[in-house]
This record gives sequence, C-alpha cells and structure tokens, in this order.
Amino acid sequence: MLPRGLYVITDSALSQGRSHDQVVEAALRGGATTIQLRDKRCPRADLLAAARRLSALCREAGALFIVNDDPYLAAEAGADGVHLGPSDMPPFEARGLLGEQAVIGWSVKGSIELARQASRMGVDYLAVGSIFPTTTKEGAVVVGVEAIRNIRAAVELPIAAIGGIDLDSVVSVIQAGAVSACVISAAVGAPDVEAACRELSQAIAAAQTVH
Ligand code: TZP
Ligand code: MG
Repeated sequence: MLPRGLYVITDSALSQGRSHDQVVEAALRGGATTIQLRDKRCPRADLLAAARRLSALCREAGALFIVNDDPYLAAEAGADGVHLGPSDMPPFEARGLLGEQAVIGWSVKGSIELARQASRMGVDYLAVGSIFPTTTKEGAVVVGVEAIRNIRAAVELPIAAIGGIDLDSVVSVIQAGAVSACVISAAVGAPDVEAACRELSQAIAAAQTVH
C-alpha cells in the first residue's frame, strides 16, 4: 500500500489540546488514508507509546501508518513505514532495518536531483514541497505546483504534495500530478478535524476521478 488521497500529519502545537489519538481517530473517520506521527518535541518513550496506539488505530481503519524521522521507532511501533529527509538515515539503510514491505517516504523539496537519487535508493514515495507558503514548518522553501509537474516528468515515484495545502488549493496539487495531499494545519488545526478531513478527502477523490 502507498499513500493515496488524504495524508494527515500530527502536530501537537496545532491540535488545540487534543491528543494525537483524538486527532487521528477523527481524521480516520473523515477519510484520511495515511497518517504520519510527527512530533519533534515529545520524549522518545511517550512517542513510542503514541506510535503503538496510532499504529493499532490505523490498522483497524485500513489506513497506512508512517513514523517521521526515526526508522527504529517505526520498527518498534510496528508502523507500516517511515518518512525520511536528506539529513535522516539513508533510505537503503532504513530498508535494511524495516524490510521489503516497509513504505519509505523521502522529502525532496522541489529538487529533481534528489528525486532521481530517491529512485536509486529504494524510496517508495516522494514528499514534494512546501508547495505553498506555510507557517507550520520554519524555513520551509516554497516550490509551487510546478515542482510537482517537473518531478513527475522526471521520475516514476508517486508524489505526496505538502505545505500550505487547504481546501481551496488541494485540487490543484492533485491536478498537477500528486497522488496524495499531506496536510497539517488544515486538518489538525481545524475546529472539527473529522469534518475538515471529510471535505478534503472528498475534494481529492473528486479531482482524482477526472485524472
Ligand atoms: N514539510 C514541508 S512543509 C511542512 C512540512 C512538514 C509543513 C506542512 O504543514 P501545513 O500546516 O499543512 O502547511
Ligand atoms: Mg526528517
């Protein structure tokens, strides 16, 4: 299974006091098909406990569960895979740790060169972005929807678009060739996570049927 449709990434700073479990349960009810646990401030023991719970929730819902940054934590939690960037463990090493069936994502920003490297390193999908301006990730460079088109033309790997995506812009990233749209604030920060995810996943599905 690979990311497709709505991909929701956790963020405790934006979740208005709701736990990762509460946010993820709501996101799954709203139609998210991939969940990523991303929490750069949480102590490891708490993160592992959260990852184990989310892994079970996603399995029950038939959704893909990905851990950010840490392949060891992904392995211990029984996650489906890990999301890495160029400063994390190299994908081929993560593959050795997690096995053939693991789903390995890699962030390439807007770089065709990194995307080509990814296909040589056994990566399963690419995260491309920040597509639009975002305040969620400090220092994120905006690459625009053209980056999706350019990378798609250069490599075969499926693309998950990320960065500043909301209900108004989600269709444009699918039309540009992304198979999945990753959101943080538009889902995790919404007053009603389930309703926001339902609208986003329906908009993606409608855009995918004409693509
Ligand atoms: N990587 C590139 S942009 C980004 C990350 C983690 C943040 C995306 O958050 P939002 O709130 O959906 O813009
Ligand atoms: Mg990382």
